[in-house]
Amino acid sequence: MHGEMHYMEKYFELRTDPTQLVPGAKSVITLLKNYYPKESQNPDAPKVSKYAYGKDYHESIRQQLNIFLDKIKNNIGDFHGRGFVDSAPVLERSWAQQSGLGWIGKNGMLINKGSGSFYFIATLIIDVELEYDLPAAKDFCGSCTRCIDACPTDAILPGKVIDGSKCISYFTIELKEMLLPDDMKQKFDNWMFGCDVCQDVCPWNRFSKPTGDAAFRPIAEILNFTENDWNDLTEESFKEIFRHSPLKRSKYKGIMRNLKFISE
Ligand code: B12
Ligand code: SF4
Ligand code: SF4
Repeated sequence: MHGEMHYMEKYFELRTDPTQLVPGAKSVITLLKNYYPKESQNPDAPKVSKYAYGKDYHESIRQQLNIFLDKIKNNIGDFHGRGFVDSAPVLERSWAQQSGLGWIGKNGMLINKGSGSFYFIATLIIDVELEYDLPAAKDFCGSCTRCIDACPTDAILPGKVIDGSKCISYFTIELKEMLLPDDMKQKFDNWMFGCDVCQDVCPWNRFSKPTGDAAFRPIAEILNFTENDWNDLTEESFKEIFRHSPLKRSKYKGIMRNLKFISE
């Protein structure tokens, strides 16, 4: 159900066997990074997913992972290991669940009982044996179906299966250079970049606390832009304002395509 995300078809062995990514791997360390913002967007403006309010997480978390790796090495001596965040064939959510950090909700997200799901997942695979945490055994979704009922495009299927090819996040971010399908018109609920619906409705996210990481401090324009400001944005200004933002993944053309699509 990956649509045009053809990279999902590849490297099955690497996804399921970390020793193929890090020879001799013995341990997976999972880290969560809170990105929940305390501010919100202008309520009438085209919506941007909260993870994209600030700087690109790939850049800032990768730096932090490298610093963390060095710190561990300084403490226990040299070893071999690599850090990953969203950019390699690593089953990040499954490893996070195996590491005891939470359960996979019906919305497909890794949810932590004490702090919700507005977290990025980062993974370190290392060739050192550790004392292991137990997997999170319990699922706290119970009989709740809020995310399934609220998903604007019916992308959440039974059995914790997400149809990625129907997710607004896929359409607005991953489907670059392509027209959006007509049968999805009027269904995006004003989401222009990503979608937070299945997390916003999740009762476990009432425990979300604002991030203290300066990298995720919202870009002023994301909070303040009106619909007209977005529509009047030039390519030059886009490149300047969003040069360190996740929005650059969609490029100017993609953002303009999304704006047109949600206003039609
Ligand atoms: C491709 C991708 C997408 C695609 C497809 C999403 C999907 N559900 O698969 C699209 C573009 C739609 C997408 C959207 C989003 N994504 Co995304 N995405 C990824 C990516 C790169 C791969 C996910 C993947 O492998 N999917 C395939 C399915 C099969 O795997 P899975 O859902 O992760 O986990 C299932 C399997 O692992 C299976 N399973 C369990 N045990 C085992 C064992 C084995 C051996 C196997 C084979 C399988 C298996 O059960 C799990 C539950 O179904 C990951 C980063 C990464 N490398 O993991 C980020 C990631 C999942 N995304 C993330 C985020 C934040 C989002 C969005 C919230 C962004 C947004 N606001 O718009 C939405 C949420 C959509 C949703 N409800 O899932 C975060 C999730 C953080 C969290 N707390 O869970 C991740 C982990 C990135 C990160 N490093 O932080 N994403
Ligand atoms: S991110 Fe939005 S479109 Fe995607 S599964 Fe969740 S609610 Fe549905
Ligand atoms: S909204 Fe309800 S069913 Fe969906 S993930 Fe959250 S607790 Fe689970």
